[in-house]
Amino acid sequence: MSKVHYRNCNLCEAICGIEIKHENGEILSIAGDKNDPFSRGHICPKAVALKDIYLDANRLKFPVRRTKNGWRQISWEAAFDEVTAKIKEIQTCHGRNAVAIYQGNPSVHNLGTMLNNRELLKCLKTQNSFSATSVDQLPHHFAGWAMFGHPLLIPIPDIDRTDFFLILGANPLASNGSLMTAPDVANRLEAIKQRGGKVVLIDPRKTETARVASEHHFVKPSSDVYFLLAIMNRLFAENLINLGKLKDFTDDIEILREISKEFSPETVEDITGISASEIRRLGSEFGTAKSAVCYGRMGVSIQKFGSLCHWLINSINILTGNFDRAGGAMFTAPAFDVLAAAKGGNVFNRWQSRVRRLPEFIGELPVVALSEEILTEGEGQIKALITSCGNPVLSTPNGNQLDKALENLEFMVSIDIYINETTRHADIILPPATGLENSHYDVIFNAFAVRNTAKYSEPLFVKTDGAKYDWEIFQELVHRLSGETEHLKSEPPEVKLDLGLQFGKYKLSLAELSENPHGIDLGALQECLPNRLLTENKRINLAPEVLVKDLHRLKTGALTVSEDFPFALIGRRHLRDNNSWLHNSERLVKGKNRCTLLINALDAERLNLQNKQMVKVSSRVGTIEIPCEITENIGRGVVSIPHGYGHGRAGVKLDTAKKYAGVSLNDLTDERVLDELTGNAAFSNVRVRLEAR
Ligand SMILES: Nc1nc2c(c(=O)[nH]1)N[C@H]1C(S)=C(S)[C@@H](COP(=O)(O)OP(=O)(O)OC[C@H]3O[C@@H](n4cnc5c(=O)[nH]c(N)nc54)[C@H](O)[C@@H]3O)O[C@H]1N2
Ligand SMILES: Nc1nc2c(c(=O)[nH]1)N[C@H]1C(S)=C(S)[C@@H](COP(=O)(O)OP(=O)(O)OC[C@H]3O[C@@H](n4cnc5c(=O)[nH]c(N)nc54)[C@H](O)[C@@H]3O)O[C@H]1N2
Ligand code: SF4
Ligand SMILES: [Mo]
Repeated sequence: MSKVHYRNCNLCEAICGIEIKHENGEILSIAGDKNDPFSRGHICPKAVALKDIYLDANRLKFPVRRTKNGWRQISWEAAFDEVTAKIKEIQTCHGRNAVAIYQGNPSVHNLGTMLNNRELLKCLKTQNSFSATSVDQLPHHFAGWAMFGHPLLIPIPDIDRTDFFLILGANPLASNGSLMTAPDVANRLEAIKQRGGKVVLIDPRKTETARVASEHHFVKPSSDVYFLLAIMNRLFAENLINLGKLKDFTDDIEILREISKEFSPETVEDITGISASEIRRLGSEFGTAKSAVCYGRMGVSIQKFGSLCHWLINSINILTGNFDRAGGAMFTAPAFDVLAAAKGGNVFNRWQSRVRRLPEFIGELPVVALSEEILTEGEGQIKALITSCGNPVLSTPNGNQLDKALENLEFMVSIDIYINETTRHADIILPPATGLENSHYDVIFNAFAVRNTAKYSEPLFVKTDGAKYDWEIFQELVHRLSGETEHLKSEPPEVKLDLGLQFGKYKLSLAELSENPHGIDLGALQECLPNRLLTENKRINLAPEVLVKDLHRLKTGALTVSEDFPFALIGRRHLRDNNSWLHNSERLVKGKNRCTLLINALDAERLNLQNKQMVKVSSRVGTIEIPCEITENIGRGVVSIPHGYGHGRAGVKLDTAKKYAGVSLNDLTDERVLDELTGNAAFSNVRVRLEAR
């Protein structure tokens, strides 16, 4: 008899409800769960990969040690003994900071990791903590901290009630929404138009999302900050400033008026590539809409002025009263509240990286500094690295340099399920049970969702005999590193989860969630200010000094280009990819080659390129060869390559991914191109040169 199992897909931020039919341990089908109140049956092609990961012959099931003669299976006991002995030895000889850690993207999709990683960091006491945050959403956190008092106070666009949705640098039709958990996003965008509203997209590429938008404007990469300042300029010029109730607890509006004065639409049209008349029109439409929300994501986060962009985006929403109001940008009230015990205070620049003096933020250093911290000799040099859920060789700038740096380490341990481009350098890999063997509750993405919802997923399969969950690995490392000789009792994440739910706003419990396997809808986002602010004075800081000061970088020549590298390189995401790690699923990766260079038809003509012709692409840090794909759908002077490919490296044990290896975008991106305020990587607008092959 077949059975049905309901859960959340945890591969991306959309957390779609899925329905898995199975019989005697075999998965018969994976479909969208129509009774999930949030995702309403939506699903994308990646969900079936949950089965592929579960069955993947390349997935590691037991710890392995790298030897001269290849990988050897070892016991968990031997693995933990060696890992903890090495970490202790290196920290004793070379100091705490000699051991570094990189935590990658799937960490935030893993309940056990999210509820246990802090303890490991506490006992490592290293300043060399890195994560995917600094190649991603760091500017969102930075703006949230500077304006609202806490890095997790990230406002979410109220997409289901807005009348005007202004999107910069996001492609939710491919990414399924980010820092805007919104399953079934295409229909949610369609609904805005259906109710007479508008969706406006600002992107250097006419993306999949452009097809559902009411209008799309090509913008020159990294110039959004000027566009945003010009929109603000119009809001002041046309008297469209109307803070409503926010007036009572918002400071420094006049500073924004002064700042935006010099950025009239006319002064920014050349630099942004958007005409002054269009900027004027968009400014007044935004300011006069019944409700409106400006939202920016990766494209305006991973660029030179990422933090300025996110500050201005928040400010535009606030100035027009579209903040903490239906249809504007709002804060969530999750059932398990990550902010329950949060305090405000300084989390920036309390220490700096050793070599380049890049600033710490929320306890982490920017990952653009990782390879130089391994390669540069001297006191405080990184000698050992722990990676968890991460593949920084493919996902951080100048991946080739990091690839080489990892060979210089005295010791490396990876908590990961694959031997990939990064973990092939590890001395020991500790592979957790994964995916369908795990329970799930999304403590992170429920906090960034367009509705308040709660759902708990039981594991579908019992983990293999002797296997360990991520949280068990974390707890074991903590017990051993903290010097506990007696093994402490291990505590499944459900304990903390249940407590958090019970003490939360809705007084839920794990038992109640278990009785509702499709999830519980807790309603639309609600007004919560000024209560939820964590600034010391409980007021919104519209003009944080640290950001106002950073405006000096906009002065002359901020985006000048060298003739040697005439093209602006940007990235892209495809629906069937998921960063670097789903290419071992044949059904996701097969078909038309997606690892191509998109180039504008007029640029291709000028360079005499034919479609699919191989092109040599060079940047300051490297050269790759890749077939081109000629299109009208990308701005002149801009080229695009997806990230996460490049599986041809020696020693990678991913049989399918190797067949579709592709090349790595991050062998071109530059660890020296960054948001200089925070150190966040600037993948957008890396300068490159093209040569036909
Ligand atoms: N040029 C460019 N580079 C980018 C981006 C871009 O847009 N352009 N995007 C950036 C962004 S937004 C991100 S988030 C990063 C992502 O980059 P990373 O943080 O490196 O994450 P992934 O590439 O997703 O690698 C995931 C790793 O986790 C492992 N894994 C999967 N599931 C589990 C699990 O349950 N437990 C454990 N322990 N391991 C698991 C996989 O085997 C894989 O090694 O890439 C960034 N890199
Ligand atoms: N299918 C799939 N889904 C994913 C992922 C995946 O790899 N595959 N990754 C997940 C992760 S980790 C994340 S962080 C999210 C990201 O979610 P999104 O941010 O929605 O995804 P991206 O496709 O990176 O969209 C960034 C857009 O910014 C544009 N852009 C580049 N430079 C600029 C610029 O200077 N200005 C402007 N205005 N736009 C610019 C790009 O052309 C692109 O369309 O997606 C998540 N979902
Ligand atoms: S959109 Fe994301 S959460 Fe939904 S099925 Fe696809 S990968 Fe899973
Ligand atoms: Mo990300």
